[in-house]
Amino acid sequence: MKLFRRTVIAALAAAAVAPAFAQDIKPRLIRFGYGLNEQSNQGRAVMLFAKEVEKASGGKMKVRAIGAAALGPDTQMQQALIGGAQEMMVGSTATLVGISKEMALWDTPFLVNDAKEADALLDGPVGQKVIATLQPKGLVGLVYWENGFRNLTNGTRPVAKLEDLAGIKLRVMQNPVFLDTFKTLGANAIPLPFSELFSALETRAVDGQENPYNTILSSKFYEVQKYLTVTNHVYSPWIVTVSKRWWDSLSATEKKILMDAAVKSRDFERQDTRAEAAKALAELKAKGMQVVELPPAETARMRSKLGAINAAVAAQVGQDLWNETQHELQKLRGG
Ligand code: TF8
Repeated sequence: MKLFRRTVIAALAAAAVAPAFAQDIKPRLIRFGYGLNEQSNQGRAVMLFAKEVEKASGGKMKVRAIGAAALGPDTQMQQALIGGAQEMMVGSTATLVGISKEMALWDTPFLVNDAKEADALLDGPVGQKVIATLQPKGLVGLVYWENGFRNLTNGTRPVAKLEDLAGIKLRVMQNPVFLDTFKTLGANAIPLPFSELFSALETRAVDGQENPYNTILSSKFYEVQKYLTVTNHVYSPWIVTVSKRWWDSLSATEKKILMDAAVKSRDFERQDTRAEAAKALAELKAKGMQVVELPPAETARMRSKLGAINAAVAAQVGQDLWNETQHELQKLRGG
């Protein structure tokens, strides 16, 4: 009886909502740009997002996924979104610091210890506060995806201690925290957009770079890099953003379709990325990379050298946000 009543109520509700719902969705073309290639964790998750949006909108909202930085590197796409010339993108939070200084929080070396802490921080109040800083700048952040813990590769020599980094021409993201981090560690840090990285490594314009295993694999860096050092020096998120100018023209139903699909893509992407990362190191070894696990004592030296970077990030994002972050982390660690 109870079940029957619930079914009737659900059917009535659906009937009442359906016509308005259909009108609320206009035919839309959504250009969704990203930097990695189609056969990457990023590409797979964009594809899932596209399918979800098409399904939920009855085929009215079409997502055109445009990968491999064909619409330009992150910073160029961000400007296209702000201007309204492109609807959506996913990319690094690190390249957003020129637009939102609070994004630098995620560049803090060794901020989180594991993926569980990362998820809790990003999806909790701190992550939401940081996302909210984008709106006044013309971007709407929907969700964070996992880029992952970053590790070091180079073509010059095995890096097993800090001193081995000395003078290595290391490509970093276009972000002052990354630049300072690797200068502090003794490398010759050179900022470059990701889209130029493979050829820079190939031509030896730079000797090395740092990215999660997944990207080292999907971007085929193993073809041009011999040495990999497991450093896990920072956890990098990706962020899915929408042009605010375009977002403001959408109905509540359309916004909900995008948000729901974004959450689904997030959950899928994190799972997919972690599963791939778990197997990636063995694959990279099989491709011929020589792997060094950084000894704990060296990690400790690295951490202490980078203490000054924490203070710089705190100053940039504001002491309140920094303190709140530390407080959240303490809670997560049971302190
Ligand atoms: C980097 C990032 C890249 C992302 C990607 C292009 O090293 O880690 O993976 O920006 O969206 O630039």
